[in-house]
Amino acid sequence: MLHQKPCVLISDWEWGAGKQGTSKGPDTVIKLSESAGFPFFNNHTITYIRQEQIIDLDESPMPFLKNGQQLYEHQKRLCKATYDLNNQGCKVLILTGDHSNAIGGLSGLCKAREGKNVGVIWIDAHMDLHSPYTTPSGNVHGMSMNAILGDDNVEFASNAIDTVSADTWQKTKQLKHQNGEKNRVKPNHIVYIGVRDFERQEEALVQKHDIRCYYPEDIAEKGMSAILAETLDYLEDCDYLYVSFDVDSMDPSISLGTGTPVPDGLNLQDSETVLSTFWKHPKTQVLEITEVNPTLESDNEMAKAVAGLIHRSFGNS
Ligand SMILES: [Mn+2]
Repeated sequence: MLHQKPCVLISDWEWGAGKQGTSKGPDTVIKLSESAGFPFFNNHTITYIRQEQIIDLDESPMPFLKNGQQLYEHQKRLCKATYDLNNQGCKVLILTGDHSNAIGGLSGLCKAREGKNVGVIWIDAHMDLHSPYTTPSGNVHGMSMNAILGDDNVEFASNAIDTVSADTWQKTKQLKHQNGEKNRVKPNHIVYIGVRDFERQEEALVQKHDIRCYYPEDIAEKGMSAILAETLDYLEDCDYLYVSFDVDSMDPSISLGTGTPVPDGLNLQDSETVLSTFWKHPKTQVLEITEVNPTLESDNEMAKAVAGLIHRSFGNS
């Protein structure tokens, strides 16, 4: 049993991704979980932050920060909801549309734990370390870790950013800040697990900040349990943890129901070890599962796999 009461937060924002459809991920996981007879979602309060089309998506096009204004507004709402739930003492499971939702979730945790060291464990095929200055696509789900790290990587800038985009990006990054802080999450409080598809601009940031990464060859060599123990040891001086699990960290043989599948990913057993280990760790205050896209496959294999993982990893909590 956990010492903290778990609760569930749904944020179906999907306009940070190039492919639409992840907004259907959380509801599909919950529906399939219930039809399989898994009790988790019946046992816990669920809060919904639904995406709203506040302004026309194309009203202010930002080619290097697509849907940036609405992203900011949505992530501000997710930040507040995460803050409220964690501040009330809940350990929060967040199911999200695309991975740009990590900005709001992490920001809410940082605000709920003002003055404390928050560590970030990012289980993903990708580093998500582009900024508007380096992004080839403009999709913010490839920039969420950059927003958390807070280094625009201007040394590798290839895009000319207009002032509206620059201001919106600054505001978005500052959602996690308190009282003029500059570097809310320290680079040595970040760990990647399973990354295997990244670009040189992202790799340069990892090298510059000496960010801890576990690649597929490390997982094959050491085994997942050892890597998780090392990770927790490395993050020992973090007071609290934000754990973000992108389902594309998993191997495409499990499912192709995610926007950017990459070979050589985690198997189901390792994924369960990751989720159960971090969920029950007392420092983990928020655990996010993201990027399930039911529209990319006809048989919902990814949503079924995630429902099963949640049941086996968190079922007794
Ligand atoms: Mn991701």
